[in-house]
Amino acid sequence: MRDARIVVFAYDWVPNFAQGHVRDLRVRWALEEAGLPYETQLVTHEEKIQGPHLARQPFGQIPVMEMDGETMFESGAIVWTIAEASETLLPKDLTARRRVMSWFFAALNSVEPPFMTLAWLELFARDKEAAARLKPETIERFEKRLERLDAALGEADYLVGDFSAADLMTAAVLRPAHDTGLFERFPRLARYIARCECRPGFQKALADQLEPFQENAERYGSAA
Ligand SMILES: N[C@@H](CCC(=O)N[C@@H](CS)C(=O)NCC(=O)O)C(=O)O
Repeated sequence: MRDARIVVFAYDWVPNFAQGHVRDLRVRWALEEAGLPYETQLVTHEEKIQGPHLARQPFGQIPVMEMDGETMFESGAIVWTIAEASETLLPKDLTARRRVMSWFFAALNSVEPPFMTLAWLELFARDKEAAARLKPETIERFEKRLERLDAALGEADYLVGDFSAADLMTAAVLRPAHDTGLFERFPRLARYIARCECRPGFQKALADQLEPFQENAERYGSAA
């Protein structure tokens, strides 16, 4: 992977609520942490559901990563592949590595789904009354996950030893939930996310994701 030509596919623009949260950010962040240079190919919202992009990503989504012409989709699979090429993201010790893997998948399979349900109810659900009815129990379900995550992190800076792919994925999954105000009850988790966001690799990845949005806002009839 070290010598491969890497291309990350990302959107040319997204609405304000999604800016800084599109999942190519976690891929860019992992590449920054791993010290792997990459190019970006921007995909429009018309192109995402057309043949060439569907051949790369069967659900018409972002992110996709291409390595020497070979494409991968699913942010978890992509970030794990990058992590395998990086000692910053994956410890050498096998026990620690398995622990990182457990937390990495927990972020994707146990923490992200209840938050995505909440986000769906707030942003996209067509039946607004049904959404309002379901919201309290969805929040409760997500809060339970936050409680357990907070307890597991305790006073540690990171989930498994030093910063790893587990923290990258957990922070990436939690960041968009900031706006819900839920982290007021979990100040340690709020500090944990801020600690991860302070990393230069994250800052660079964020700036790079945001850059084209301003330029392309007009084309989508939006004021960036
Ligand atoms: N499980 C996928 C989810 C990808 C995903 O939901 N991508 C969003 C952007 S963050 C997207 O492209 N949504 C457009 C759509 O689903 O039509 C992953 O982690 O890669």
